[in-house]
Amino acid sequence: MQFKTISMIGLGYIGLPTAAVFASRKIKVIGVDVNQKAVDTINRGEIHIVEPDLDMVVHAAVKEGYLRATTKPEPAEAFLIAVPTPFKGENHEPDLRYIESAAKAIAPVLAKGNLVILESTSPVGATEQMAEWLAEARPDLTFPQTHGEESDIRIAHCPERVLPGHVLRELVQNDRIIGGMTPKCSQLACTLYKTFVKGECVVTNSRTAEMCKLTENSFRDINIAFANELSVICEKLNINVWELIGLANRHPRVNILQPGPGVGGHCIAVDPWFIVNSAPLEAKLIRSAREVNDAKPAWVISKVKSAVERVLLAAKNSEREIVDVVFFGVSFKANIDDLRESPSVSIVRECEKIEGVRCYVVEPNISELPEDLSGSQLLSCNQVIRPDVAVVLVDHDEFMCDEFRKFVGGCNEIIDCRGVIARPETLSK
Ligand code: SAJ
Repeated sequence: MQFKTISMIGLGYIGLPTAAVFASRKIKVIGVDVNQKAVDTINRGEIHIVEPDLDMVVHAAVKEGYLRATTKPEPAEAFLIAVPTPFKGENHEPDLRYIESAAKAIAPVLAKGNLVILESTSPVGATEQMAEWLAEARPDLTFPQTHGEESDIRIAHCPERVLPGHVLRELVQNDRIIGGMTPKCSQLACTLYKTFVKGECVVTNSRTAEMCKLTENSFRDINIAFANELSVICEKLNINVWELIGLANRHPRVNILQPGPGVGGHCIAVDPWFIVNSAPLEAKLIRSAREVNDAKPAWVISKVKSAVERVLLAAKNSEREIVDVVFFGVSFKANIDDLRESPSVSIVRECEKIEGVRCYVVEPNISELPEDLSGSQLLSCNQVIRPDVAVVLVDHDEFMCDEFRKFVGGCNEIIDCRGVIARPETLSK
């Protein structure tokens, strides 16, 4: 079968690039999003998110008539759902409300022979739950959970695995996990993805595909937690953690990741909780890694507080009352402008509350600070004042140079969360 028209539900960081890549292969894509502003922007051939080169691909797709956005689903041969899956409450329970409303929105336009793919990172069982919602809404059609290979509708979970900042390349090059509810569902989903995926399309069932995506991000979270825990231990033992990791990584079977101010973004800090929530007694290590990473911002804040106290103590006789603290970088990782779920933002926000502190932020990737950092002033790289306390939160390229190291290295109080100053030059970034 050759797909001529498909529909992408959710035009965010994953849905829009995926829609644009399908459209670039001359498949008609109907993009659906509840956000009217995003829909209008896309229909003008523009984009509402930041991702390298995406603007060009979307512009071409819209201009050539292969991509069109709307707020209301229309009939198509395949529906791909890429909506958020946050968690709610203290037990980090997965919140499937966006998947539920996407399923309910496409149900009226579903037709026999259609393929429905859940791309959103989801807890184990979410694809089967989605299939239930579809079946409830369309009793006139048959679904894999009741009719197996004979079903009218094919359903699969094919999780996205792309790295923000490299989405267009990774969409095409990465292997794709195809978790059909039946082998025929997988087969059809493979046919669809093979229109652009150069990596291998590897077939499994929907539950394993769900767990696979959660496992990948939990693996990374645990490894970052190991690095973060080492950084706290090394501080106590007066050891340079960057040197330590560099040395340990010279072992052929050791590859420790880098410590930081905490784990941000919408994936790694969220997805492991789905495993913990499904198996609370068994997922001990996964939970512990989340707790270690979530505790890191508070550790950084306590270091800033101690540094401020030392500055004030040293200046006791000069009647000095204000301490200038400059934070270098607030995005959730290097070389992006994405501040959402950034541990650095929460660190700055808390430090703004320290008495006697004046906060500045140097973030070369943004032109204004978000509202929740209204107590800080944004400085460009060439406006920077010499701070009393320098806090390096992100290892942006702009900070990875001798000039920056020399400037910050001259400050009395340095809290170097990324090893920009403290990483020995002989060790790679
Ligand atoms: N981080 C560290 N130390 C490191 C690596 C990362 O502190 O050594 C921090 C970053 O600063 C950031 C957070 O972890 O705050 C997450 O960054 P990331 O680059 O590890 O991952 P994301 O969230 O941008 O993308 C991840 C990727 N997953 C894996 O690498 C296993 C990506 O492939 C997924 O598609 C994406 O999550 C997703 O959408 O789930």
